[in-house]
Amino acid sequence: KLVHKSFGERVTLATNPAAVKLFKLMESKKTNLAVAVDLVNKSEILALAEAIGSEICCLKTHVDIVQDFDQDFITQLQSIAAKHNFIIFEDRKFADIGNTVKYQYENGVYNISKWADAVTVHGVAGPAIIDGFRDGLKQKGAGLLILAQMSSKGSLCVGEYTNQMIEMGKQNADAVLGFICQEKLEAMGDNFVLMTPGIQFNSKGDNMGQQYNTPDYVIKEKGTDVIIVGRGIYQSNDPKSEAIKYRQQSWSAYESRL
Ligand code: 6AU
Repeated sequence: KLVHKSFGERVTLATNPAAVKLFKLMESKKTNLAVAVDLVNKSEILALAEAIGSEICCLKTHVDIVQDFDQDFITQLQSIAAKHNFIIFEDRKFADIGNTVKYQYENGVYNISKWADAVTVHGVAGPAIIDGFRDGLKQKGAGLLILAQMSSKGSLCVGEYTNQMIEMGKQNADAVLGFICQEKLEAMGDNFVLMTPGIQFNSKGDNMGQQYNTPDYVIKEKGTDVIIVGRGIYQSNDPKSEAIKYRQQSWSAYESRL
């Protein structure tokens, strides 16, 4: 049985600045809900961020699906994040060699390193990928989220691969905010934030391999820290009140395990 420390206690264990910031934020705002805003129009994304900002610790973007992306989108999103006190994480799933991810992170139209507090990374190319992020991360005080497991059917991020991803995180704890995973494994320790996608109350999955669990199950039974909810919130008729429901269940699951 896992013994859980509070987010407040884990602030002092974390070494990555974004992990410190997120643990503090969750402790003070009393929310471990992250929302995946997979919408394709700037105005829709900003309106949703404004509507649910008070309920969340993180807002997750897929910036490359935004049809009318521009710098103003980032400026506005950042001001909503500051107003409601949440962090922004770009789910880019970088996966190339260090030299290439450095270009992808710091350049191009999206300029991700300038605004994202966290980005997702597949460690399939090996630990040197992290060297491509170091300069950019330092400038912003940002962190990496390593994909240790996935929610989708038939995922290959399992077993020894998962163990290697945990090891990669531990060897680079200065740069790593945490893991995207489906369960807490002992080796993950207490200094990383564990985030779990594939969460929905009223569905078991979609027709493209996604698999869903409830907030209660992953936070209480599986011991992860943050739920990432996409369609369960942004496709609902009333995203704000739905966000409140997810927030309440995942926060009380967190409190019950302490
Ligand atoms: O709740 P959904 O199914 O509408 O959205 C889930 C979100 C999507 C995925 O790109 C992402 O979570 N995701 C990830 C992440 C966060 O990296 C990993 C994974 O294993 N499964 C998953 O769905 O934006």
